[in-house]
Amino acid sequence: LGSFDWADPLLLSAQLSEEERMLRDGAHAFAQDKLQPRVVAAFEEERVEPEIFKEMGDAGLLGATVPEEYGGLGASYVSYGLIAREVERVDSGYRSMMSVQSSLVIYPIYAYGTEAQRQKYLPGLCSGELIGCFGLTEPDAGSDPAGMKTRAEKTDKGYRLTGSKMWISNSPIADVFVVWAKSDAHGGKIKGFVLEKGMGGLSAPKIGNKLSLRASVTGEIVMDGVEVGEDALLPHVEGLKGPFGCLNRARYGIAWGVMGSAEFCWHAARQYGLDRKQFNRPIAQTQLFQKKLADMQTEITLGLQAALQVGRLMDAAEASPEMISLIKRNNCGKALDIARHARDMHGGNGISGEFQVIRHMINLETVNTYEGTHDVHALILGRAQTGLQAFF
Ligand code: TGC
Ligand code: FAD
Repeated sequence: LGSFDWADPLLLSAQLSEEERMLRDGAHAFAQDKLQPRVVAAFEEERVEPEIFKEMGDAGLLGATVPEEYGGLGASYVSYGLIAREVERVDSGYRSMMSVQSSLVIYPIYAYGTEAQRQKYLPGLCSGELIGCFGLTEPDAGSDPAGMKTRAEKTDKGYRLTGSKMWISNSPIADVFVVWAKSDAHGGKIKGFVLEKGMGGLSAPKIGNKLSLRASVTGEIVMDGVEVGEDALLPHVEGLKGPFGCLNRARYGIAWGVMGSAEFCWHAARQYGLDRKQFNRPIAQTQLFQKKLADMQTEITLGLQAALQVGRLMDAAEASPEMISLIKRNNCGKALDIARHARDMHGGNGISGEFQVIRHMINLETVNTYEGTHDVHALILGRAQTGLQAFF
């Protein structure tokens, strides 16, 4: 029989290719060297650091799955997931910055854009010189994006966009805005548009007083009759399947990412339990503490195996949206539960920013909500197994 590695119980590492392990190790080194030293202060001060995009770009972490000719690495979706896991091991906000750029901005321009749009935007987005954001959610349309009010009216030269988007990651610092609007010229169907900072009528005020995901900036997108040319339209997709095609990829990455966050909390709780003595013995030598560690180890191991399986299916073009809902929902919920337990296992120190578990816990509240809430993904899975939609 083989030996047991407590930190990699089912030998995930051995299931990766040489290239995937190399990318994982590169992302790990980047995240620990460049991101970990600044995250505690950035979160506390709610400070956004736009230069992180350039640093991520230099490290090859942006648009990794896009072909090299556009600035990507042509890497597998498993590699993309491994990158998300390493970045989120430090902070969900940094992973958010990375995954919005990669899955929600680079991907739609690559998949739905013209060759001219690809050439214009992708190299700068992959290098991090350009920062992107993705506007789907509106003040009155969150879980139900079909209820969006943003409109694109046809003009002589192109389109005029009017509406507002809410809770948009990166928007206050974005150069490139992928926004979704109902287009009169397309029978009221949802179409994607690429807007640029500085366009008349376009603004992106920051949302303040955010107590979660504080190292990542979030804002609105206000479009007050923004005039764009025909070249701003993403021509190759129509309807909700446009934004959902992007969300499939981002949700998949989140399923990996939150396992990184959970692993941080698990390892921190284990170490704390070994170091901290009460009643003349390490608290890790109590049955209750060990049960919690065993639960964390089990859920993370199963969550990572599931993410790997879906990643392999994505690379074979065989993954379904429901599979992605299953792992996004499960892994976010489990990570949040693990972070809450890790906070508790640190006692009073657990509420200190210095020990970091409460930062992960607070961040995971957002991650459990965005990209489809925990309950919305339950309804997607409920519909898939009963044939009955229970959204309305
Ligand atoms: P429904 O009738 O189910 O579908 C409408 C059309 O869309 C197609 N579709 C999909 N296509 C590809 N992938 C998917 N996952 C798809 N889901 C649906 C579907 O085939 C249909 O196409 P067609 O051609 O027949 O018209 O739509 P519905 O209106 O009933 O939707 C219900 C529901 C709940 C499934 C959906 O609206 C939903 O998932 N809501 C959650 C919204 C959401 O996830 N928002 C995310 C905003 S972006 C974000 O949070 C970024 S944070 C990132 C960060 O900072 O890291
Ligand atoms: P609601 O849809 O109003 O949901 C509120 C509650 O009602 C939830 O518990 C939900 O599960 C429940 N609920 C809703 N409908 C049903 C139903 N039919 N049955 C049962 N329960 C239901 N969006 C973007 O477009 N781009 C971004 O970059 C982006 N970044 C974000 C960053 C942050 C920090 C946050 C917090 C959000 C971000 N979002 C972004 C928005 C995010 O996707 C939405 O918040 C999310 O989809 C939920 O929408 P909502 O907030 O309107 O909540």
